[in-house]
Amino acid sequence: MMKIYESITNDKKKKQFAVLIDPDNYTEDGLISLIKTAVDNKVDFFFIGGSLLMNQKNDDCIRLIKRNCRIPVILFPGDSFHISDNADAILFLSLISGRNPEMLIGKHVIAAPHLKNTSMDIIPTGYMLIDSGKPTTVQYMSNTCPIPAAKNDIAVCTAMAGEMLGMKLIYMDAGSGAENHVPESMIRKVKESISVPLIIGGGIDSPEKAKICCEAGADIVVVGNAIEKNTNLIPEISETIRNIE
Ligand code: 1GP
Repeated sequence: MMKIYESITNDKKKKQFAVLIDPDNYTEDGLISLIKTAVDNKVDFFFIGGSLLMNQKNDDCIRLIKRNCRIPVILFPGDSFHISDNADAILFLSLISGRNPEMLIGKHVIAAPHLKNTSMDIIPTGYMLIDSGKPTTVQYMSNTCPIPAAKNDIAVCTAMAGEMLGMKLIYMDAGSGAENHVPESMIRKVKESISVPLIIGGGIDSPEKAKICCEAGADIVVVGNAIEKNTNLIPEISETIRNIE
């Protein structure tokens, strides 16, 4: 299979759609139906993860996906314990918007010897939390302060520093179920300042919002929470994204 990072960077103009699965929030039947809808609508990636995984269902969830489709599975881990070797790739996230050393490098040191022995594509990713109006789980769990939504300059400088440090992706996240997605002007400014692909997630719950994020500069939009509530969003968002020039 083509390395996952190459499939992200291959066609720089193409916008991509990732469905985030929190394994705790799906039954087996629910997952099978989600996978079918995702295949029918050409979803580009499954991201698997969550800040808190309550039931250790990560591995079973990934196996089920791999048995039923060829959509690449990318780990989006909330902790070094959330690693499953059956995924195709891992976003090796460093929480560069925060100043918690564990999230910047500590967890990575713990995960490194294990990851060294896997065949997963390891994608260094600068992960930036953006304030979305109210506290989110990831903020609380990571014990970090998000970048204020009105401070585009901080976001730009953080993303530039991430790229200069060698990160291959920048992921700006308003947090799962955020009231407000990452502001359009911030996406635009950050996109103008970096050359690595930009992922935007958190609070995208309609095709219109996905479109705003893509047109502002997102290369990949991630939707989790809203799809858990309404899988019909998959065809709607997928079609909207495909039609963006
Ligand atoms: C959360 O970016 C992801 O970390 C997706 O957010 O669940 O709000 O879609 P939602």
